Amino acid sequence: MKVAVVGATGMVGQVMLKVLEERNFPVTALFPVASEKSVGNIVNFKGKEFTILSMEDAISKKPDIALFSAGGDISLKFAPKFAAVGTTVIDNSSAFRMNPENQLIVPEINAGILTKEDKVIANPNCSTIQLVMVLHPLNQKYGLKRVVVSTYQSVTGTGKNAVDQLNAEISGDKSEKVYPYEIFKNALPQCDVFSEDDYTKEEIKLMTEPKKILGDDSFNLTATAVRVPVQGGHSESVNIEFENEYDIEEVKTLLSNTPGIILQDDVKNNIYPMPLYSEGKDEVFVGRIRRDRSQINTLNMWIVADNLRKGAATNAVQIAEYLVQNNLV
Ligand code: 11C
Repeated sequence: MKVAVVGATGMVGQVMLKVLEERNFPVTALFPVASEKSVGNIVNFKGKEFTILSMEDAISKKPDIALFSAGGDISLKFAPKFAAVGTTVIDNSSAFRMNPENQLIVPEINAGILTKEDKVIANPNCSTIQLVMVLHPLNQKYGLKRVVVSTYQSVTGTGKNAVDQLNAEISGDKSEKVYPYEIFKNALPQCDVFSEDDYTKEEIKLMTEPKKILGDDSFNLTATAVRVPVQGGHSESVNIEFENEYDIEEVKTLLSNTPGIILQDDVKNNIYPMPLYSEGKDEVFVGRIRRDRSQINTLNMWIVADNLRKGAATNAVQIAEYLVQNNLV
């Protein structure tokens, strides 16, 4: 496969290259793409050096697959240009996610809907992916009625500048200003910008994307997204009301048998998921599963994943793997 990685010097782009290498994706030619100021620089892949290309040069190479993580504006402008030369784009931005013509894919859940005609495939938001990985088997078994999610999101979700702000503040320098306030020793109840109804864009993604991925808009979902001074991954406190009765041990067995999920739930031994230990892992970790005492058919849980891996790069590469395995590119 001839593969372009658009945004190859960004936080997600770098992890995309790493994941392609680790999973031994069948790359026969690699075209890293980044902003004009990086064109001509070198990135390493499988022990070899590759020169960063401009967008036009990469399009002229007609790659089979392009993994995009360079922001929504770049995706809107260039994904159709790659598609026009026959490339299948897997786009990590929010640009196409809720567009009815574009599929929004978590391979473990809905890759089966993909066809050769899908030339721009959307990769969901990071906090959405780890949530739906857990909601999907539970929805199939018990039926979702209402989901209330509160997130505790890593600064890596904002990008390198935010990681720099946190590290600068830890060493006493408060001059970096990616966020409206200091992030060290703080929790910001704001991820991304506010919309007209006072929800943030991140909260709106969490409330809309899961329904499209699960192909089910019969349940209700509400979200509060919070940025915390953490780097390893996103955490989510999730309250789920089911249509039907459930058994707590059966829920744990169901999740521990679901590919891509690791159950970490042994509170007597202080075993539960944490972002510090999810960093660099591809799985979604779930624990603290307990009955909600306030309401029937309802439970609480805690879900953690590395937002740069399963939340972004790994999910995108898994989509590419599915396309290759099923002769869709
Ligand atoms: C965050 N979830 O943590 C965001 C980052 O739509 O892909 C990814 C934004 C997106 O701030």
